[in-house]
Amino acid sequence: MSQRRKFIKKSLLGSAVFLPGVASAFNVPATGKQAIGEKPIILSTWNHGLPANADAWAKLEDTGSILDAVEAGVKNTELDLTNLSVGLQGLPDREGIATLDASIMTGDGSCGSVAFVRQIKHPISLARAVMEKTPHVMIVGEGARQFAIAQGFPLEEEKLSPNAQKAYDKWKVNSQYKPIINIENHDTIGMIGLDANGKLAGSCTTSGLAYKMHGRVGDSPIIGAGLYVDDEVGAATATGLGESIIRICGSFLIVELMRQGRTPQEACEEAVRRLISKNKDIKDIQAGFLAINKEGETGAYAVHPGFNFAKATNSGNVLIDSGSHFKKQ
Ligand code: SD4
Repeated sequence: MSQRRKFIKKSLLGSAVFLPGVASAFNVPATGKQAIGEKPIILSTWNHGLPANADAWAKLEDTGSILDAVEAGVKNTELDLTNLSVGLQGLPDREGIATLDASIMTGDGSCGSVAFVRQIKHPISLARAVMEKTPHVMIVGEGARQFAIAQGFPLEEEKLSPNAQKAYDKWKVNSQYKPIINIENHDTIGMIGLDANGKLAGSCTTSGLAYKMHGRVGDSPIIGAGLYVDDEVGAATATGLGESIIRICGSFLIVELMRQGRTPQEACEEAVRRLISKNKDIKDIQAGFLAINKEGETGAYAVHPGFNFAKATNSGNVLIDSGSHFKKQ
């Protein structure tokens, strides 16, 4: 286990004291094994998923709502100043502007999303407002900002975080667009959860690809690409190069494969194979998927090694390394 992982496990042990019900969780080894039917269960991408899961779990205990839980969980990451791929502190686009994408969905087909939105600290909550307070699914750009103002969301000053500014200044020297794969703790958070009664919900939020073209939108706010949830079957979410995920409707594909009888693991592996078959230059593309079925079985798979995810159940909140199509050299 790396020093950093040890640290994360340790620091979460500390926070567990304040989270009754999750406390016992942190001593469980990260085997990835799980009893079938273990509910509730919350999965989220990357190691920032550990504190996000802890917040989601606390919210689930508090309100009993899996929708509240997946919103609260990723709000943790949206505020994490060390994360350069989620929230307003994330790396900006080519013009030096942070623009955010987010989506949220429940298993009855309700969903909302925002894309290319500026100055909003919690795009996931704005996505939820689109879902609950408009007849629409998706609102983007200036329209999303106007809707946010109307809903009473505060507008943040448009200023890069010190870390993002530093990185952007460095990038500007050559201004080369080159996606970098497999940098842990620097990626989108996608979270999917199943409550004890079999209700599912999911959320996904990101600042998107660093130094993207102004106006570029990734998979995260696209229902069916970055996130899909269906109470009759299960839920899936994605991380990685959005274009590669949109091309195969990744999350919807996984849910449909589960509907046809695949396990979550088989469905994630098939989606990765499909993604590889539909994208050129695959050596430069990382993408990872997470899935849960309504029985509480889980799956995870990525194109390249390096993807990991956090899994919270009554018996633990642990970080697990995902398998991948290409293996470590
Ligand atoms: C996107 N899927 O916008 C996101 C990128 C990601 O931080 O996962 N990165 O394509």
